Amino acid sequence: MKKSVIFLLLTFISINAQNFTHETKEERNARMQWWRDARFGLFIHWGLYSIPAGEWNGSTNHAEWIRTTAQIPLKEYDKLVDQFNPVKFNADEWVKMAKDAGMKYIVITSKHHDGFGLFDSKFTDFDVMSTPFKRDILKELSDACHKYGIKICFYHSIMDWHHPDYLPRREWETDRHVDQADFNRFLEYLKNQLKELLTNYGEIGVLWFDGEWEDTWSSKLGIELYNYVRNLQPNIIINNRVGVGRSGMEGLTKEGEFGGDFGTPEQQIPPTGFPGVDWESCITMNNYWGYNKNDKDFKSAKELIRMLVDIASKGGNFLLNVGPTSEGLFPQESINRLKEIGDWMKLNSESIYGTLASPFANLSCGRCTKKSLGNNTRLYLHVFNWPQEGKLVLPGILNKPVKAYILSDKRRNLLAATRNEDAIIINVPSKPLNEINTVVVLDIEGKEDVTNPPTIVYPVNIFIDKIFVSVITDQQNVEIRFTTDGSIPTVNSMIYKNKIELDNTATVSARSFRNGKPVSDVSRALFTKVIPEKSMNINNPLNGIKYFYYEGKWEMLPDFNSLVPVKEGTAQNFDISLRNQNDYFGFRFKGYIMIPDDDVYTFSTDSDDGSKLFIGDKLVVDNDGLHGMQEGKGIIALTKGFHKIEAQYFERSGGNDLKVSIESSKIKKQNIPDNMLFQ
Ligand code: FHN
Repeated sequence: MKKSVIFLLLTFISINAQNFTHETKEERNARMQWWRDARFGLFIHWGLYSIPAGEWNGSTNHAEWIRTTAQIPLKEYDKLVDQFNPVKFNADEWVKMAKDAGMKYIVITSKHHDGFGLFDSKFTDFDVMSTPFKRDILKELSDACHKYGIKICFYHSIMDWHHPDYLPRREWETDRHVDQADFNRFLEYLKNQLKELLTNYGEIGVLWFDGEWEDTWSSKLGIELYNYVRNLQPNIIINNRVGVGRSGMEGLTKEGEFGGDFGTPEQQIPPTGFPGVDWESCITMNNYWGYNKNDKDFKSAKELIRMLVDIASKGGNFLLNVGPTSEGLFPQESINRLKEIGDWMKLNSESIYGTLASPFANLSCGRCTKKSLGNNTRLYLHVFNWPQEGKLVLPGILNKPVKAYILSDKRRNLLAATRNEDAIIINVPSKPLNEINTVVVLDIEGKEDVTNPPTIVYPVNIFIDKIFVSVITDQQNVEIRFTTDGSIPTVNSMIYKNKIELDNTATVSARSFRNGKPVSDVSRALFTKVIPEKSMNINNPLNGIKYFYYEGKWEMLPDFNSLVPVKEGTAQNFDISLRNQNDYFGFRFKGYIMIPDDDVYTFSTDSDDGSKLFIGDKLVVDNDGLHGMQEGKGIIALTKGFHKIEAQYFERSGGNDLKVSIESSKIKKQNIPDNMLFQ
């Protein structure tokens, strides 16, 4: 066929490609419904990296990133293809373990950043068909999923460390030339492989993109790819990593950015839900996504069950990860956790599937999920902290209780539910049926009428001579009453009109009232009057601070006193660009900070990896550990003048950065300026 005809044909197809970014709310809701109802899925990170299993040249802290974190040349890494032979892989077993755990979908890496495909692709030999295994793993897994009624979904990395046309290269890969690289050709390859994945494996539930953060990717390319995928399977769901709108590991889509269909918090659970926003927290069972044979730091079943419930109570989905071994087996610890979660789900899954977020801002007894039941509402009270005196108190709810019982009680014995002011009190047995989480069902008349307690607003809860405390609420037609002696506010307590002025240590308690009756729980906050740290005299202070530079491999900040610095000198600020290398290094910055006023100061470090900040002899910020950019903060009261300051920092591998900031009633949060630092 002449090229001109092919061009016309392709143009025709592209002209007829539908733009799915403007679907109606009804269309979107219909498409998202199974995923929202599912609440719980299995993430699987599997590939060549399971062969080294986290270990390379003696270091053991690698996983799916091993080609980069161990800087393995391509030719060396490609040798793993001849070793990949997971003869114990059994797709049915994997799917049954997921199903028995209560999971409704499986997201498996069709291609991770290393570029290796777990499926038979006509567009590369760097896939499972070139290995001794020679079986299309995704075909076997998708067949098993279709057989057992589990949605099969693919994780597909945009970033590709193998394909010659992908850019950028890894900065240490100086041996791989870029002059022949053609990113448009890579885009065609990416689309061709996606077409294979969306044509050869039946209905796919979710396309889970990742590796979207490098500067060759863009929102435009993301929107094009979103439509390309939806045109192949119109009902598929696509995460926000198809575009570039993700706000880092917090995972939600930034305002005004294209965000696909759902946000993707990673290794974290948002502090609250986001009404009207779909999101899914993806979390590992231990510390790595890919298999690391030395990582035995598995979260307990209790932690994982409570994570599932916490996420569901905020209206999110939980994507829990397993990194299979090179033999094709789930690690035994993962099998055990899935079994324990499944045991809980067998009796309680009704409180997870198809539920909506809690109407309560927070509950001291645990979490809540809910369902509408005709004219009534069913609340699932996930009780983590079982009441000792047999009274489960549900504050701030005015509905009439209809009935209550324990979900896992096969006899469904009814529990007495009575009212006391704003609260419903449920008489419960002296012992929970499940120590991890016993679910008490409470049916109430009508739509929930819940008044969350007022919020006591304060930037800091310590002060030097006085502090002004605000109390706010988003609840309608209520009045706030408060006390400052720790007692429970009553209808005779002070009405909150203006900020509360405290000049001594006090506990502020606040509660909402309507028509003279309490309608919410009580909020409390302690404010402590403190004596500020004394300043010190410095003879002949000079601008700048001393720095000491170290090299080494740490997973937490070392005791720098026991190490000899590689070099030292004077820096203008906390400047890690003075390093000699990009990985495995640490800094210690020591000097004085000139504090302008007697005040309470909030200090923060934002660092990848760990950091600590000392003011005087006090540890004010502890932000230690192996992590991406993460902020830690602390507060301290200081008198005007010079105070010792020391920042400690280490970087293991990957990204690196350190920011040290200051904030007070007179200073807007900012990186500590050079002119405040002295030696
Ligand atoms: O770099 C990947 C990482 O290997 C893993 O796949 C996680 C899982 O969501 N995503 C990226 C890190 O954000």
